[in-house]
Amino acid sequence: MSQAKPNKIVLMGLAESGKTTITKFPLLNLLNHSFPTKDERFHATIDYERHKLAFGDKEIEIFDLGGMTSFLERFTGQLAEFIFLNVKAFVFIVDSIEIKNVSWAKYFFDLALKQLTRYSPMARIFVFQHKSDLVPKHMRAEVRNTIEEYIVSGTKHIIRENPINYYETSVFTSSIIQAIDGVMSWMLDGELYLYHQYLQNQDREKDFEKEREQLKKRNQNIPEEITYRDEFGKLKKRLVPKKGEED
Ligand SMILES: Nc1nc2c(ncn2[C@@H]2O[C@H](COP(=O)(O)OP(=O)(O)OP(=O)(O)O)[C@@H](O)[C@H]2O)c(=O)[nH]1
Ligand SMILES: [Mg+2]
Repeated sequence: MSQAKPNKIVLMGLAESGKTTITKFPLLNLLNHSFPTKDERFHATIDYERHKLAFGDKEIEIFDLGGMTSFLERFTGQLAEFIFLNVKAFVFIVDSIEIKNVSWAKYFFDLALKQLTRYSPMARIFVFQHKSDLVPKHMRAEVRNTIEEYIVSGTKHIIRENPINYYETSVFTSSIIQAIDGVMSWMLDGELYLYHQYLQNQDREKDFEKEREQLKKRNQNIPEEITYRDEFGKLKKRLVPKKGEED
């Protein structure tokens, strides 16, 4: 077995539970601050997507696993060593309102835990009970208790003393940021500021990108205004196309 340092975050859960949204928006800060909208088209992840981040000499790999049953069977079966080796944080996403699927989610959660104990026994385990915004406020405590009890039940003997870190999350509230901070703090051995620096740099990149876009538009669409004197010496203004746009 490889002796490489554990550096992987694996996100797993049933289809449409929110793994890719969590990976792209709160974790990688990639969606340019745009929250998912109701009419946004949903793209199922095929197989898995892998992202690499560097924090000084620390490198982190994020595996966003596709949630379709056939993929989950492969990840916990034939591909188990590839997926579960060198994992430092395992994040299992369970949908707060798809109650009818919770036992199916639990089935794959238990399979994953078995593979984790085999390939990455020191991995920390996180459960995100996601899309909590869809649960009416007065039912939240009850829904949480029911799902948490069920998901966590019977896992003690598999993972021994390693506790499960359970969070209720939604990308529409700061709950997801707190949960991701919990994962990243563990990944970076407490040096969470490295992750926050990375997010700030991402924001700066985005601002530059916006500026560049605006400049490009201006250069393309708005001709330059020049001031000149006519034959009587009067100051006049005239628009001329930008260089490169003249025919
Ligand atoms: N209400 C609500 N919807 C969310 C939240 N997070 C994600 N979604 C929506 O859930 C749907 C599925 O999200 P994805 O992130 O693509 O799901 P996934 O788990 O990657 O799905 P697969 O790739 O098929 O496994 C999308 O329509 C998202 O906009 C959330 O916190 N609240
Ligand atoms: Mg996905």
